[in-house]
Amino acid sequence: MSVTVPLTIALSKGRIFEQTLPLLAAAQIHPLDDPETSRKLILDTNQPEIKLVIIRASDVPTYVQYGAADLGVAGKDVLLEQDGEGLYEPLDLGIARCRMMVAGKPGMSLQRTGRLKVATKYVRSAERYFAAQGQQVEIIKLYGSMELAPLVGLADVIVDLVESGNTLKANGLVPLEQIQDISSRLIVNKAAWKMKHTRVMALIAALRTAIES
Ligand code: PRT
Ligand code: MG
Repeated sequence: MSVTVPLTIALSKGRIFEQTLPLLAAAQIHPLDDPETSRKLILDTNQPEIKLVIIRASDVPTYVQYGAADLGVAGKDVLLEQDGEGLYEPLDLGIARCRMMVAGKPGMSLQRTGRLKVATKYVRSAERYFAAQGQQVEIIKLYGSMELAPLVGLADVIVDLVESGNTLKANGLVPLEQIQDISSRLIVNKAAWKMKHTRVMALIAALRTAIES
């Protein structure tokens, strides 16, 4: 009897799972449970050797780096906050698209002298961006609800993801500068890339075909 070592793909619930689903379906992979209704964290699929693990979006690169998952789907925003050690990023899946932006109150000038206070969850991206602009900043790390920071005087501006712009608008904020376009990427553990090469390459090829069609 031949035993196949499972191939594990790490995904987060919500928009990434929903938008990865059609791509997986095109690769003949269909989960047997719905993570929105099931409490299971490991989902079987129609292919007995392929499993999905459902974790927090920001934990996906960690699971893949440590080999707890062979592959994963992670937002570029999340990847930019990590060192990327032990990971390949072979495919832009083009899903969960948004923009990383600097936002603040209308009329707020970023070019003023002095240190700008920037509230964000994306500390590394914000540091890199303002350093490239030659702008002195003080970064204030937050874990959510960044839009509140300029309203209560915690920060001058925020760095956050913007999709429709409705969240900014609802809080009286406007986008000021675009840092970069964001989409989700397929990431692969370097060891899995070597040891499970044939299956990893087949999956990448199927996903690429699905994206291009
Ligand atoms: O929610 P949790 O803390 O578990 O993690 P998470 O928020 O990172 O997960 P999730 O599922 O919300 O986001 C997963 C990935 O989706 C992110 O890492 C991004 O790459 C991508 N993505 C795409 C977005 C958005 N669009 C988005 N609009 N992630 C977050 N948002 C938030 C944004 O932060 C802001 O609060 O939605 C709000 C803005 O939306 P608009 O439409 O009002 O502009
Ligand atoms: Mg969220």
